[in-house]
Amino acid sequence: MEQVMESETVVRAKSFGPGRFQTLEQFIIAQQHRFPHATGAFSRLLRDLSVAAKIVNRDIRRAGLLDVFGDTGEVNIQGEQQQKLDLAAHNEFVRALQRGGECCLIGSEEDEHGIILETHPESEGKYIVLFDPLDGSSNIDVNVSVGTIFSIYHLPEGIEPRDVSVEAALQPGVEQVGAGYVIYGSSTMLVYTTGDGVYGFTLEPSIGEFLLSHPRLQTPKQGKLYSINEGNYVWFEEGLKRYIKWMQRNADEPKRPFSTRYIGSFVADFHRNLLKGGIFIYPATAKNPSGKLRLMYEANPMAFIIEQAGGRASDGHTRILEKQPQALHERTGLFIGSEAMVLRAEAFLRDERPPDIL
Ligand code: AHM
Ligand code: MG
Repeated sequence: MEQVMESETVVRAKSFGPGRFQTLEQFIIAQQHRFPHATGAFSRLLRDLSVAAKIVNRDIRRAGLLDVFGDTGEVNIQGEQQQKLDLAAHNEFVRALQRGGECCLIGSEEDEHGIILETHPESEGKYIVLFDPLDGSSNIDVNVSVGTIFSIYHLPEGIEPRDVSVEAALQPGVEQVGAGYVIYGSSTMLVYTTGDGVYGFTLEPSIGEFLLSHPRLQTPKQGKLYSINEGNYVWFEEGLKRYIKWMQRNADEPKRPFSTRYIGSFVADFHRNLLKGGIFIYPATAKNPSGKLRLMYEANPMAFIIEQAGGRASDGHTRILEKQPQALHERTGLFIGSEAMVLRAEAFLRDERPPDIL
């Protein structure tokens, strides 16, 4: 028994002993020094998001014990209506951004119109944050990983926070100043980019801190995994059908067949492919001509991250980050992951198949 306790102490000392791991907060402050004119507002915004993520993480970890599944219609002990967990997560992120005062406009999958926040006299409120508070929430009831995805923009020049309207959020993804996701998985991680590489932090639950565990993440140029809901095959365009058959061939260069991995929870599928190499596809189809995933708070932030990690993202034809959004909840087809795999998928869609294909 004593021995177990001793080894546990050693492991704990190693995992967050002095100087070994940087906390998210320390890392953000260190990064801020690279920008001489930084006011700290962006750092405070990231801190606000990470605090909300910790609260959502706590609720998800207890989801099986709390009566938070589905639309309960119940009233809780505080007299509040019990909410589905995705709505509770939405409220948590809105509250954190409202308290922090650096954000003047929120777009969320859980809110149809966009939310204009009052900014504090002592803060500038010059950021716009778009998020999917709990992506893949239909998986919570079966204990599968879910995630939060967020995208950050500056308020466009010439607009004051008090005059902001939802149109200010309709900027192409190339204008993002930050993007990230939180995966509530076997461990909880926050992964983000500000355009200078991708950094992953793992939540150390016993001290409640995100610790830098994955500095400067890069994704393999060529992976071996493909992730797609093949149940929709009959509605896929011909080029995509041929690409799937090409991936399933027994062949070399690159070595195939590839393996299918599809959780049906975008953040989890994306995170696995980012680390191991692969392609995630949710295409526009004959049945859903605009695709399923949302451009502003699903495709754009993940596209920013994957490009920073050396990968590629398009709708099959156009780079995701260059698409001009027309509406907050607009959908898009999405091909995202290892560069060589996305390039090849795009070539198949253009019908440029190599002569040896099927
Ligand atoms: P949601 O935002 O309503 O949770 O839907 C998005 C989810 C993604 O996490 C996942 O990649 C996709 O829907 C799965 O869709 P499907 O069940 O059609 O394969
Ligand atoms: Mg979603």
